[in-house]
Amino acid sequence: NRHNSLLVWFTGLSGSGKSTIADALEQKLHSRGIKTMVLDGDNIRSSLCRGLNFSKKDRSENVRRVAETARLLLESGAVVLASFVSPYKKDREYVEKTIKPNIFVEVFVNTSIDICEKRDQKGLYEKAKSGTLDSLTGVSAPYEKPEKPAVEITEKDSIQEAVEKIYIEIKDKLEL
Ligand code: GGZ
Repeated sequence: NRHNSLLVWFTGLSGSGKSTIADALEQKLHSRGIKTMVLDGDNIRSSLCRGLNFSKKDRSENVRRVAETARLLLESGAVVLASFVSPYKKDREYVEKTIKPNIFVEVFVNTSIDICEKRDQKGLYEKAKSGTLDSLTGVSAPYEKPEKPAVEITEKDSIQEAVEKIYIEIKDKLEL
């Protein structure tokens, strides 16, 4: 495996497709012999960030711990694919400044709230509507859109198109 050091940071609503795209990108990178590490809410919130809730403060702490973890993984020569709602601009900026310059690639998965609500893979939007879940991003908690993401994925993009858009952006930064 070649030594690479790149953090691809996916931000977007719950159900926007962040993790699906990250997994597909990981496969493409693997097929080119690149070492990767995927970090997302599923594997982090039950371990490293167990006990954190979805308040503004705890989301910041969540993202901060992920940034520190990513920094260690980057040192080991991995391409880190991190998928977090990360709704606050300040927190995403913290990530960028925590790691070395020029290895942070922000990917905004810009899927509308309507589509995320229709998908509702985890039933969270339904719960928010019925009042049994509060602070759901896009419904009862804010999402601050990135102003100048390196890559923007729209709902018109297929998963393969999304992977291609990101790959074009990162390939010059990889040792292939
Ligand atoms: C947003 C929530 C919430 C609330 C539970 N708001 O689609 P998912 O299920 O797998 O992704 C969401 C995940 C968000 O965790 P993150 O660590 O990415 O969030 S943040 O960056 O804001 O710290 C969703 C689920 O956890 N989830 N409650 N209220 N997402």
